[in-house]
Amino acid sequence: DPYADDPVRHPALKVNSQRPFNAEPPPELLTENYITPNPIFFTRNHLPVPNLDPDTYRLHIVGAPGGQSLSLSLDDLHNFPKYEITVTLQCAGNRRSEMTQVKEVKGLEWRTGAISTARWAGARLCDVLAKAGHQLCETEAHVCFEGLDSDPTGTAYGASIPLARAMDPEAGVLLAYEMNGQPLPRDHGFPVRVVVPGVVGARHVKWLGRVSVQPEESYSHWQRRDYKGFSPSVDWDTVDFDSAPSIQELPVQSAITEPRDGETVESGEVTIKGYAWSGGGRAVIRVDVSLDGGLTWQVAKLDGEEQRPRKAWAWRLWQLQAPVPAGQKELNIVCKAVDDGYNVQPDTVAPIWNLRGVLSNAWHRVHVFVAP
Ligand code: MTE
Ligand code: MO
Repeated sequence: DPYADDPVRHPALKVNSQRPFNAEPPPELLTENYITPNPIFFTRNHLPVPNLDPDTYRLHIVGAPGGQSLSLSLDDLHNFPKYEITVTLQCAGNRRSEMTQVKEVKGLEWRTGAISTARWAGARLCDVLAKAGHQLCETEAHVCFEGLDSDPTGTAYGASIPLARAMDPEAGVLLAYEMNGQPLPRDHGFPVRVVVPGVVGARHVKWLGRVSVQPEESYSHWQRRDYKGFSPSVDWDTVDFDSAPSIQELPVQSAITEPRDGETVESGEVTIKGYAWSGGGRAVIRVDVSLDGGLTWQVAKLDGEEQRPRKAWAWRLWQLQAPVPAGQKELNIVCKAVDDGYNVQPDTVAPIWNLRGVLSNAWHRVHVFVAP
């Protein structure tokens, strides 16, 4: 069993798959803290978790022509200036289970919890690439990452991001060795992972082994044959993965974490809580909440840290206390967020349905009963 050596996990996690391990925190725990505690941070593994020795660990950076290749120990990485940044990570498949309700899709049945937020610390990728002789170039280039996790044929997890993002000091791309002040937990990439603020989780390669700069995107399955969006009309017979770009920045997203669907709430007043986030550093400027299925709306209060324009890498938690209209027996609670590009979430799932069940960001709806 290649999974026999996987780490022990927190019992509160809702497991979507045991081997490889995929799990999300229950919604009410997810928004209890702005920073998600490490033990309940959602976990998305495609392969067994490698057990890496921090003393012999080396990160291989392929050098630029005329530059030098680097073989960096953990100590070497610690010798680069240390940066710390709060970043929300979301899987492209977050809320896939709502797409399944429209029509079957291929993928894990994530509910609203394939998203979490941590303070990550490490060396800046741009500093390490510069040391290996890399510079921004006019022609298209990509930074390819390879993990040290691999399948029985020896194929490693891999992904890439455009060089321009990697070299931009303002983009905050990290080779992270700390998560919330602790060494990375094994499930989250010990000893080193990439953190790409504002970009889909799939590019945040864990157990990082190798970094190279290439004229083309990573040839990894997960870059080229997965994590892409398609029209609702495309099926597995007609899909052409080369025709769509790989997902990088994600669209605006929000979800209700309290109350839960099917719950009974007190009459009088109801407290509604949730999260909102957008990709590419776009700040959430507003969350609208409806108690009547979207006929009328109220603006929620945004909690947590104020966000810098174009560098809003982390989510906002939000809440709304609202009177329950007298005589109501049930409520159809809905939320939708707006980002600083005035991008909004689509109202229903069907028009954004896609065969892989990614990019699921329709208005989130929760139906509750009101106690008599
Ligand atoms: N990196 C490696 N090496 N192997 C993986 O399976 N999964 C990716 C990404 N990095 C993965 C990986 C995906 S799809 C996501 S959503 C994030 O890691 C999840 O990170 P987390 O498990 O720390 O939440
Ligand atoms: Mo993912």
